[in-house]
Amino acid sequence: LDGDALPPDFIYGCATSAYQIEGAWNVDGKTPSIWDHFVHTEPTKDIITYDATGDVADDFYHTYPADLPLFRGALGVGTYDFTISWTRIMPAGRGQLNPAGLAFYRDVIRRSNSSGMSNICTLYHWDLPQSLQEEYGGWLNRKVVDDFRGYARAVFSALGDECSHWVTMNEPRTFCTEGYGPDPDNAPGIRSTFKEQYTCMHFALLAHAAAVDEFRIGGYKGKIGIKVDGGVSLPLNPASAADNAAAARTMDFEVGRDVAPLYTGDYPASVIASGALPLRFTPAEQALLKGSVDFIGLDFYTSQWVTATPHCTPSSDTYPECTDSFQQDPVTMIDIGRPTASDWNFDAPHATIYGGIKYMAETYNATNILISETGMGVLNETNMPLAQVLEDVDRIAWYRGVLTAMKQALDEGLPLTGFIPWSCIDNFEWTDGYNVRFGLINVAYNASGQGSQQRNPKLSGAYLKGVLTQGNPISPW
Ligand code: GCO
Repeated sequence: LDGDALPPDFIYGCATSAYQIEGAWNVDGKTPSIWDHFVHTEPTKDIITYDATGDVADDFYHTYPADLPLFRGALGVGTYDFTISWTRIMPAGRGQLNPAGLAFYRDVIRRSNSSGMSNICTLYHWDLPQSLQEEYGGWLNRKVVDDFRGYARAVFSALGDECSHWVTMNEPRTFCTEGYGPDPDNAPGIRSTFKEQYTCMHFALLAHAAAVDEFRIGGYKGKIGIKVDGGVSLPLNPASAADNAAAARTMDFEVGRDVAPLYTGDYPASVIASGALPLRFTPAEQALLKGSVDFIGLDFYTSQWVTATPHCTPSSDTYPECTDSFQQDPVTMIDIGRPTASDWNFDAPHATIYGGIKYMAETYNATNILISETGMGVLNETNMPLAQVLEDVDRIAWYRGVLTAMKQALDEGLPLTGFIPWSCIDNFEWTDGYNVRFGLINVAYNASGQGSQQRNPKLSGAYLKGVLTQGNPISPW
């Protein structure tokens, strides 16, 4: 993937999300989102490492005029991928727009452009207005589809032509399975059965389709799509038909659940057959969903081996893991990866990235695939001396694998159109607070988010810049 191996319009960007970086959670007319509520309220606040919150985060709401040129300069990115906070722009959840919120995002776009970056703009990265949660239960109520449509319409009419790509939402699978279910650890943190996870996903998919409908009715420039996540499942024994079937079924449940409706208008056959779905799409909804993406963003970080032989009961939460118990035939999932000093599994980048691209192209005939997030979270960076933090050779090794996998995909003619590492900068990593770092740029704060906020580019950022913009070889060693 040296400079001239890239297709001329290959996108190289970096990503952040509103709640994870902006701070300024209650200023200039912004009202609370479900994440503001989650981190401030007992008992859910106790889930977050060291009681961290996104109240200040990277203070990006105030520091963006300096941060944007830094992203461009240190990382060489041609695109800045950011997300819009619903309650900053529309404090009541519907209706009136907040001029201060709008002015902020307009200026982020203007300054991205003047720094040499286009924008990928996301409507929703997990921060539903708390008022809608309280009024009707948020993602569990069909009313959210209309409110999301209204929010999308308002944002598009204000900013619609200013982003090269629009993303309706980030990872419906994760915000639904972590926000609901027997053991929720993300906002809104409603303890429930698995059924609520499916209900949330169902309305999230319909909300996505409604937003795309608005975008297309409005005839805006640019492309629209969605970002999905999931692990890539491979058969533990490739020669075993049963393991292959188990891996395919696991992909259906982990990834196909959100992706199949976008391409076929309906859920995967194995998910339908499981009887787990509380809701199905009407023919009109199917028509709206089918073809509702110009591109598909893959937020892929992990992979696992799957074997049909159940080594554990579906309720077991110990290694090796069983899949969610709503799968009819439990399978055993084994992480692919080497435990590192980071305490995160250092997953196999080839299985994850090449495997993810190939899966989307082969299973859904996807034509325009973005690696819209991947990265390496490091736990120990919080306690290391700065010089050691900045010489992040473990993260470089991860990205070297990612780039090699993308190069193979491109060489084979798979429809990969861009790469957006997560993240431009250290930020609030949800339940891990500030204790796990994904940034290509370090922020000088401790594990609870206290510190000088100084920005320090890591070596991994210079490495990516070199390979993707300066023709350096993928192999740095
Ligand atoms: C997600 C989100 C990001 C995370 C990143 C690292 O996948 O959870 O899109 O907000 O920070 O993925 O975990």
